[in-house]
Amino acid sequence: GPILVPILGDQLTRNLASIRGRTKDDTVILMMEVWDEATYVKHHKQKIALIFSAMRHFAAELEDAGWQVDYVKLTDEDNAGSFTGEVARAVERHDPRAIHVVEAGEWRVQQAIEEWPDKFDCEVEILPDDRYMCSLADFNEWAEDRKTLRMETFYREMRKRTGILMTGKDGEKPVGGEWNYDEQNRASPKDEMDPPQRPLFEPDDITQECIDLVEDKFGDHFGSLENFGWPVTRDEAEKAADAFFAERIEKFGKYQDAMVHGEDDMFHSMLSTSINLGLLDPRELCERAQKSYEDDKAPINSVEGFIRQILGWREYIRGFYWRFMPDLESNNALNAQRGLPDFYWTGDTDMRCIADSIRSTRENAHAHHIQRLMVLGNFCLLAGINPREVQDWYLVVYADAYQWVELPNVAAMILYADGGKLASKPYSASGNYINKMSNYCGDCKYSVSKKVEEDACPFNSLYWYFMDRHRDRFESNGRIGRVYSTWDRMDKDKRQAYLDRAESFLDTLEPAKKGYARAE
Ligand code: FAD
Ligand code: DLZ
Ligand code: SF4
Repeated sequence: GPILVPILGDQLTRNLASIRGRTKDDTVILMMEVWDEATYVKHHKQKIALIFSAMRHFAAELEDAGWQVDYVKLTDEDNAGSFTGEVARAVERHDPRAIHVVEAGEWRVQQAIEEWPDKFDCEVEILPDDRYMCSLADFNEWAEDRKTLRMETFYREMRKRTGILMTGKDGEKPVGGEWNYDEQNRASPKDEMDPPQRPLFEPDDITQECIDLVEDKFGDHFGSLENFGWPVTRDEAEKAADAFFAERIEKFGKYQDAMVHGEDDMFHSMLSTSINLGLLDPRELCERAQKSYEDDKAPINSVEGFIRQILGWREYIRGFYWRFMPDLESNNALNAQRGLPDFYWTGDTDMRCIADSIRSTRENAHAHHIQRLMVLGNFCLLAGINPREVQDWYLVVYADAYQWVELPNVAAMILYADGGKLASKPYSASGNYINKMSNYCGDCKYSVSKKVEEDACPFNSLYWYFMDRHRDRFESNGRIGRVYSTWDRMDKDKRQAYLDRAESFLDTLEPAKKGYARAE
């Protein structure tokens, strides 16, 4: 029989290791919409519609190019509901001499794939996913002899290895003279900055069918489908990238950390869904960014900042995930036990920064990085929300969320649940930080300048409550330990007032009802 090539929902490129070099008359490509994947958490409606639509478009593109595609729809009568079940049925149908599959992005799925050689009578070849710029072998080699893993060190290594944004005789010097322009990525928002609207892609018939399917089968999942405008094909994703490089990259760097009420995209690329699905190639994006610097279309802080996110953070996060799974899922170094507040699902809170970030999350299946990190994440860290519930939330609500990228960001970056393997200090901050980086606080019911009163910004007391609670761990931390001298200089009553205010605020939180993130 032929070679059977299963392609998973986030492997949508013809440049996939399992298709490259194959001949069309000797290959059956298998794509599967399966119940298990759609419901292992109750994904945002837009996320499911996006993945199904992108899968269907990709299958059509392959068929047009002459490939034989066996596409299983969710509603097909005998749908087995799981990848393994569907591959088993496909083996019956096609009697392949071998299965060639690219390793899964997620641990859970990879575990299942690794059982295929025992389950099926034909040869099974599991190929490395070479869409990444750093292979897992290379990452592990880099990580092996290090006591601490830091993104910055990894990133410089990647710059040298790829030559991206490097100059000099042997390509050994960073373009512009510095490795990292992070300090020029922190401008406060200005009224006149006026970010341009990103292109939205009108749903075509295929997308509309997926939207209807999701309403029908997953109507009780979080999120709205109204604003669906994600790119669902490589062509559309290229157009989205064109618009970013034409209109937004120039200011991307400067306003990378800025937040404005009602401005959901700012100058971000909004390309994560397309990159993660396989519609865009991360290396090409880095090269395009570099070109906009060479062509004088964007300053170095923008170009370096963008490349750092993709060549640095994204690759580092992925290596980190595979290195620390499966433990990462259950790590809880700070012993955080509180339930996720109900307002993460409803948006019903007077904290204006949080309400706006959750509104965007519900409407767009997206919030930008600093909302995820310093508003929604910071709150979970300070309030001591248990990592499992935070992990589930982030995995559900963002259209770009796959566990390989969600989990390290959540467990390690925002919650410090890994005990500091990823970050040298927790990203804890009081209301002051949010005020500096946004226009949220002016119209908030809480006052960011008040500390302990009823109407004081909750972040202010939660910050000290958190720092005080974890003093043993953080006091000797060179990057954050200094705050304890500020704390100790306050008089005892003031300190107690902070702690009391934090506790009385936490008492008002209503834990989320069951059944939002996972079926009961
Ligand atoms: P831009 O700001 O334009 O950045 C460009 C690209 O860099 C992104 O498209 C993305 O591919 C990459 N990138 C940037 N930051 C990171 C990062 N920290 N980790 C990995 N890649 C990064 N990103 C996801 O793709 N999926 C997730 O599930 C996800 N969960 C997150 C959870 C938390 C708590 C935090 C703090 C961050 C998370 N991120 C996640 C990273 C980041 O917030 C998103 O990639 C980004 O907001 C996507 O929007 P953009 O494409 O406009 O990004
Ligand atoms: C997220 C997701 C969803 C909702 N549904 C499917 C699906 O029906 N079929 C599929 O192939 N992939 C789906 N995905 C994406 C997969 O979960 C993703 O490919 C794996 O997590 C990668 O390990
Ligand atoms: Fe958020 Fe506090 Fe500012 Fe309100 S005052 S928007 S709660 S940081």
